[in-house]
Amino acid sequence: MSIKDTSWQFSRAITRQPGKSIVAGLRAVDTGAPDLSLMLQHHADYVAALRETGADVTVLPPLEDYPDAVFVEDTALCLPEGAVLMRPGAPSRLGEVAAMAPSLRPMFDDIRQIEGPGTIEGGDILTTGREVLVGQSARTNADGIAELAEILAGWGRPLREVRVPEGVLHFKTDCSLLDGETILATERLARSGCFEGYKVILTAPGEEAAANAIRFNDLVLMAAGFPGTAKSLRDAGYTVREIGNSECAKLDGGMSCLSLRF
Ligand code: CIR
Repeated sequence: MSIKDTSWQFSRAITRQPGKSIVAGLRAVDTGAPDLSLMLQHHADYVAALRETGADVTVLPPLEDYPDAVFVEDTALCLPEGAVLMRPGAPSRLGEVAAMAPSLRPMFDDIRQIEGPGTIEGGDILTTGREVLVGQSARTNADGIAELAEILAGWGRPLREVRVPEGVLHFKTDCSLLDGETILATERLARSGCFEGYKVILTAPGEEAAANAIRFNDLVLMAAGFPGTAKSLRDAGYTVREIGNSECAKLDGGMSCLSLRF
């Protein structure tokens, strides 16, 4: 029997439905308001795909006070050793962490918290089979990374700090884990050399927005509408499930942002 690779094999996930306030979600460029009913439909497809792999998926109710609360990934880092509550760099998102904590408490014996003053968001963290990569970005700074590194050192987990390209929201906006040692990445990120020693599959030209995917048990969930990248992944042997992401994309969100996986 093979040993479970906890970087992509999960038994649980936590998600949160978007609410009416989603129209006020943060975005780098305004391309129009997201349509809540379409987003709810995409969200349901996403949850169904996670459940199809046998995982137990919690769907939390909307948090109207926090327009970006659907993007639960940014609130915590979940590992087999324990969970670390994040400290978002976006001031409007700070309160999402306390709202998530009660859902994590019954599921983890060891829960730590980034106390600050540094900031760090889950979207900047990629856990691979051998290390935890953390991107310094407009949301995640050196102090936040240092605080996380100390916690992870206690769990025997090496952390490596990398740089997120200028203008890219999070590290994982531009990459995802496909298995313990294979990464899907945009060329602009891979070019920085941060994936040396890993096998890298590049997004197809013009399909940079396909990079934020997730490997969840036997499936790779990716945003619909990127046929070149979907083909590369299928050719490499992955079972790809395309999920509508048009509404989340208006708020710079993708597949990883929508769940905590553990
Ligand atoms: C934000 O700007 O914080 C949200 N509109 C999008 C967050 C996406 N989260 C993620 O990639 N982990």
